[in-house]
Amino acid sequence: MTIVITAFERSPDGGKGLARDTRIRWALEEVGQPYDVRLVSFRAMKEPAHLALQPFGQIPTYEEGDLVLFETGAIVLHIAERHAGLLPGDPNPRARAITWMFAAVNSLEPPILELETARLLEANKPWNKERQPLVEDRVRSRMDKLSRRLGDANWLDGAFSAGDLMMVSVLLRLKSSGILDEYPNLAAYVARGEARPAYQRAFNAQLAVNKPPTG
Ligand code: GTB
Repeated sequence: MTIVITAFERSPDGGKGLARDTRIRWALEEVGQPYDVRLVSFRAMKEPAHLALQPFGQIPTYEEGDLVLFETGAIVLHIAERHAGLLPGDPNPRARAITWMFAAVNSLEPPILELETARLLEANKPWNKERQPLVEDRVRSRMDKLSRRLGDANWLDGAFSAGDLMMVSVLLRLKSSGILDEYPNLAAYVARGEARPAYQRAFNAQLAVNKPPTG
């Protein structure tokens, strides 16, 4: 059954891996599942046909026959549960890998998104000078603890898993703030994720969509 995901017709970052379809593409590449991509415009994302797939009018979505999913955490978990390669077979390591997926979207992503909002959308507000350092410190508070937990390990819990895929995807969004580089072990962790051939294939596929036509 063909898997179809949705992605931005024109990603604001020019397809440099920051939009959330990257993590779905990456998961599918890790498990060797082919997929098609339906590109959607910002206008189409708010229309009934897309809202029926994604109630909040966002990308990505995931279709596989009759099954329609939204929320990247749920989609990556679905892929990881149905195909070998992203979750350990033993119940306890498997549960821990899923725990790291939730930690990525629940404990790290919210303060990182708040920081993006402060830096990109609220930079001109009169109160931003006071607020942004507070937001940065909330990110650092989580990064301090994650860095301590990872230590000098390659991945969060043994072999690479969907937990790492989600965590690296979330941390990538901190790169432009400079905060990721304050944590050399986390910067190296993200670089290890980006170096995976499956990530490279996902990144290049997303970039290709956004490349301006030549000639
Ligand atoms: N919780 C949902 C999930 O994980 O699936 C969040 C989905 C989401 O935020 N989707 C964004 C979206 O559709 C795209 S990824 N936004 C349009 C809208 O809400 O109207 C967020 C994103 C977009 C672009 C960049 N960029 O270009 O740098 C980075 C991140």
